[in-house]
Amino acid sequence: MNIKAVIFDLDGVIVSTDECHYKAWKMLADEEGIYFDRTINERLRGVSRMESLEIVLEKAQKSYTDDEKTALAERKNNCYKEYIKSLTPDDILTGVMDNLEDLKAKGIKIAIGSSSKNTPIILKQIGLDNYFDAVSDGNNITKSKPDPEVFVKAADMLGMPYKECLVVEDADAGIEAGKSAGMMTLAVNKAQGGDMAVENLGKAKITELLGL
Ligand code: B16
Ligand code: MG
Repeated sequence: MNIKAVIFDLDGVIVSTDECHYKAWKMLADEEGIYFDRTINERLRGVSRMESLEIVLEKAQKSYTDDEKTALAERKNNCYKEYIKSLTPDDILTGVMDNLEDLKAKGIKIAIGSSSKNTPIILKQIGLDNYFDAVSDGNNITKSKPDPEVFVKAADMLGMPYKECLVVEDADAGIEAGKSAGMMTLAVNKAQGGDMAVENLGKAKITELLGL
């Protein structure tokens, strides 16, 4: 193990915006009369907005045109943006700041690798804009997780070889993306398939897991 950079997923790892996503999709599905529950919601973790919409629409009784789909995604996003307006630094998940500070103190680079186009807004709300060495997000990628693009771009921004990067993820799609990029992976919450796994970052010191 020779890890010199850690790339963090945002939703579900740094902050619980995953719950805001759930509530916004639920609002849209209820308004459209589409069945939606938390089990279906699990499939949306780390997946882009439009791909998430396609999963939500699997249970729809009618088909939607591309223009209608764009409008549905916008409605969901407007609702989601209302929820994230109330985020503050207090919403940063347990153990995250301790880990970030510890990594920085030990000279490990830190980056964000998120599928979300709302990443800049979220980082500002929680007071972590200008905190990371690199931010790769839904605004600079063409393929969403499980494609490795978002993590590859984060590593490129840092100038780090992929095999010297650790990805921290709460989504199966994100773990798959990190592995496809040739990076080490740490699964948090219920994500499957990571090289290492912890329940949450409050229960682990990443530098210790890495033997640093
Ligand atoms: P947006 P992550 C992902 O963020 C979310 O997990 C996923 O549920 C969401 O659909 C995706 O961002 C796109 O988000 O609609 O804000 O662009 O987990 O990769 O940080
Ligand atoms: Mg996530």
